[in-house]
Amino acid sequence: MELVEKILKLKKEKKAIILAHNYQRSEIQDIADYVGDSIELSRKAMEEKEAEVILFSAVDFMAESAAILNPGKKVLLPTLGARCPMAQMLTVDEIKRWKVLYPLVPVVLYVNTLASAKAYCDICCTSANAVEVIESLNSETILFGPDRNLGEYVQAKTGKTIIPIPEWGFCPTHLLFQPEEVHVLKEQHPDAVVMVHPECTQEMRSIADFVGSTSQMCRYARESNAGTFIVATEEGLLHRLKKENSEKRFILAYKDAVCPNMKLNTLERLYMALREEKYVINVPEPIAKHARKALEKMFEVTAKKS
Ligand code: CIZ
Ligand code: SF4
Repeated sequence: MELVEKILKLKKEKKAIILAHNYQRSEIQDIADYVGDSIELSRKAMEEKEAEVILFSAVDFMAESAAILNPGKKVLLPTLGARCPMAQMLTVDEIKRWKVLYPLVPVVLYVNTLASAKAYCDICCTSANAVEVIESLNSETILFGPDRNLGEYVQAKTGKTIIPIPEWGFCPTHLLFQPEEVHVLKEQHPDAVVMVHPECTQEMRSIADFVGSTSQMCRYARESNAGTFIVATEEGLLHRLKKENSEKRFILAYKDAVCPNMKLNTLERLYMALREEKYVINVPEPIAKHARKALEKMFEVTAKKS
């Protein structure tokens, strides 16, 4: 039996669903029940009442969020070492240090944080709703982390003062993008639309036609009349973009923009994860309780506006 068939057979037997992040390998995206950003996937898991096991093909903090939001289900991460380096950049001690310095200032954390950090914030945000979340707060100053680039983007959009915690948090993959490649690509494809993720630098955001999260890029590409897109985010998203828009052309703005942690998951590891029911992601309830509150507050803000 082919590996894919084996995975699908086990999935049925175990009443599992396979959720794959937009940055996963194309062969994983192709067998997933849903492909999306981290919060879209966690919400999908919440809607799947019948599912007993959630195989979450992504990195650690995303599986943690799924576990926090789906307490009755078994959440499996196929590779234990698939860790987002940016999420590791913000420790609880660092948050506490900033809270002492600014006791009255709300703490907003990007979902790219560990559950232990989320437990110490007032509200979470994603790259898709960061502006909306910050605008909803009754404070002109915000402690924001761990992505300094997303923080700068939100500051420019909202006019509020964003204090980055830690001072230099960043995504190593999105930092790979620089304007030089985009300028050369634009000379070759003058009508191309440039889509940039807010985790990229200000230099990249300033030459973008559209700045947005992966889910927002998918929507933008679908609705746009343009035929060619230069894309500045992790290469995995291009598989989805091409699949959903077969008549349009997508070019990665830097050809080696790969997140090594996202790529740790393979079909072999998905198979073993389902077979052995590993690696189970558990968030201790005292932490989960606070982190859940911060995620639910984010959902309340986004629900009010839409
Ligand atoms: O929240 C996510 O899924 C991330 C990290 C990226 C994005 O823009 O969707
Ligand atoms: Fe973390 Fe960047 Fe990889 Fe996303 S692309 S998981 S932010 S290192």
